[in-house]
Amino acid sequence: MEIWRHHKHEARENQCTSALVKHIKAPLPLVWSLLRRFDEPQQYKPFVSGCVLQQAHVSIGSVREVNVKSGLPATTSTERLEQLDDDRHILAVKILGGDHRLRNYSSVVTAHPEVVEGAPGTVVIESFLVDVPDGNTKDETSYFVRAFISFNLSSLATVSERMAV
Ligand code: A9S
Repeated sequence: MEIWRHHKHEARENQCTSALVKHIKAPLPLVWSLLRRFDEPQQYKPFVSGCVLQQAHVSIGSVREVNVKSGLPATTSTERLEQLDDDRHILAVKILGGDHRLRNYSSVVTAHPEVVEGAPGTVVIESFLVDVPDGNTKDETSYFVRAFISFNLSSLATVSERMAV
């Protein structure tokens, strides 16, 4: 299907990849306005406490320092913007470093319009590719990452649907 075009990752033997889909009852421009803010992931990501951009403005190649709330398996993550397409609604990010175990993590998020019960809605697809850490299995890694993406997408839906009312 066409909407999966940007979510086909080439996984090596020591990597895992997966994708999640979320249907949101809010119009695409609203959902995209939250997703596209590379400098403010805390607008919807529930575990992010703050974010500092290393440049004055967002552009391809911009790097952000994401600070994570306490109690999680990390305190900080350094991430680079790989792609931001406001026409096709594509956002791609790579993790460069941080005090966590996600090595060579890259993600792609796309947003697509749909109609839900006659009202404008949005389908969001988020996929990722990451190294499987030493001592873990592919299934464990996938389960771990999918859990956090699922929290993020649920929160994105909650925030968007509240703003859409
Ligand atoms: O926020 C994302 O886009 C996706 C993930 C999987 C982020 C994970 C995370 O921020 C934690 C939630 C802190 C978990 C990072 C970078 C590492 C973790 O271990």
